[in-house]
Amino acid sequence: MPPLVVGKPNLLDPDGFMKDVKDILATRHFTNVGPYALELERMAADYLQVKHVISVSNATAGLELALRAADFAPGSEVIVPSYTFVATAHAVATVGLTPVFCDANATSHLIDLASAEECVSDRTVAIIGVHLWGLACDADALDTFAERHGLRVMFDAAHAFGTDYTDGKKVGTRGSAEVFSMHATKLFNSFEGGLITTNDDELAHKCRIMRNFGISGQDVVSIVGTNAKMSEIHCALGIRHLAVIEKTKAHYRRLAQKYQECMAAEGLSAPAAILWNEPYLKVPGCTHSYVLVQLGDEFGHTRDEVMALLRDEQIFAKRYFYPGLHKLTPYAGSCGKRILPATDLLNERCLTLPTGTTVEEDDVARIVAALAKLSRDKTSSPTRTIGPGDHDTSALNARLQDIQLQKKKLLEEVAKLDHLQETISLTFATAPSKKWPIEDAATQSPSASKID
Ligand code: T4K
Repeated sequence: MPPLVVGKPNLLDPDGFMKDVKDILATRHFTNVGPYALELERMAADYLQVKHVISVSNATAGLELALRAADFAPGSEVIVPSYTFVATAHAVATVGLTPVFCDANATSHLIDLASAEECVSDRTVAIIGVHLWGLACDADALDTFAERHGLRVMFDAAHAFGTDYTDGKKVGTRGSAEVFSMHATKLFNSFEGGLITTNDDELAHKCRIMRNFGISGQDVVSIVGTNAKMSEIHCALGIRHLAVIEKTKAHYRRLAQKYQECMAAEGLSAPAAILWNEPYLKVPGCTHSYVLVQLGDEFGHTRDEVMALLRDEQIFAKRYFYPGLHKLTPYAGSCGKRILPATDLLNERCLTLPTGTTVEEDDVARIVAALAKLSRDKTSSPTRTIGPGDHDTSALNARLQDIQLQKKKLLEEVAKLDHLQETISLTFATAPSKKWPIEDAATQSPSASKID
């Protein structure tokens, strides 16, 4: 059975991409916002219908640039949902601001503005909405909240290229800026990469300069910057993938639909197993870039047991974003007495399941059948726990490499022994006596002569 993995990269039109690689090698224009970067930015601006698109090395760097371009006073606070990937908070902290964590909505998994309300202080300057799993935040509600408190709104759109807001406009068009990830594991990938999108001319100008060391002209550095450029090869893959984005989106949507159908057919439903995607199959703008199931006590196994048992079936699910940003070492204790019950629940109960263009509808049927079997065989399956690294294939890859290394060392030892054996045999063959060299040694030793 081939392994089914969360995050196996989409690779579409590899032949077209190889032509681009040859072209890039021939022209030797490798980076520094060359023709492929400019074309990617043009195509993305056209697709998203936004004024500015700035390609960057990854979304984390993109978030950092967008925050820095806003010129917040050092130490200012930015409200961030705790239920997100750690990069959202790290970007805030890296640029000298303080992330303040709020809770998520237990159904949509998106930012809970009632909880955000409790996070506002006189140091708060911005709020970041995260469009998780390909579902857009309610940007109007965030705007209203921000206007009430005099804050800026930004969006972490890492999961949401191709997602629409409820009014049909594309994610990428709201807030001061939105930032997409084009990491290998994303619906829209370019190996690594990111896009900052904005309709704000000044913010765009600053981000462009800052991604290139702050250089604003020949021998002119007008601002402190960094190196956050996307190479031409990365952009070339992005262009190829953008050209087929609607087809890719259709595949993800089909798989989410298939998960829903298979779960219904297997009798897997709330409260035992809640498919996050189900209500959003009716939301045309949701891309379902991830598929998640939330497991209740009625399922019969804990989420971590299920994750470990699925591995035996070559199904590698993930527990994003366990244990929760507010519990990670750099941010532990930052919530004080505030509790984030929905975030804690989701981090304990949710399992991200394989999807993407390397997954087919039959694979989904296999995954759901495995889940249903586990739920039926509640008592017969052994209790399993998972350790660090058990939730992905990286640990297995590392183990395989280790085994290969050990095999290599053993083979080297065997080769040395072969050589030694050959040498001894030769010595024996050419020796005057027919005795084995070891016998010679024995007879020549002082103790041996005594016995004689
Ligand atoms: N905001 C949000 C909400 C985000 O989710 C992220 C990133 C960001 C911001 C920051 O975006 P970037 O700065 O990365 O552009 C992944 C990604 O590394 C990360 O980009 C992503 N979110 C996060 C949710 O997931 P892991 O820990 O799942 O990666 P890893 O290495 O365990 O890969 C998952 C599985 O995919 C592996 O088991 C094997 C497979 N895989 C992975 C890669 C990279 C492959 O088969 N080939 C590959 O090349 O983090």
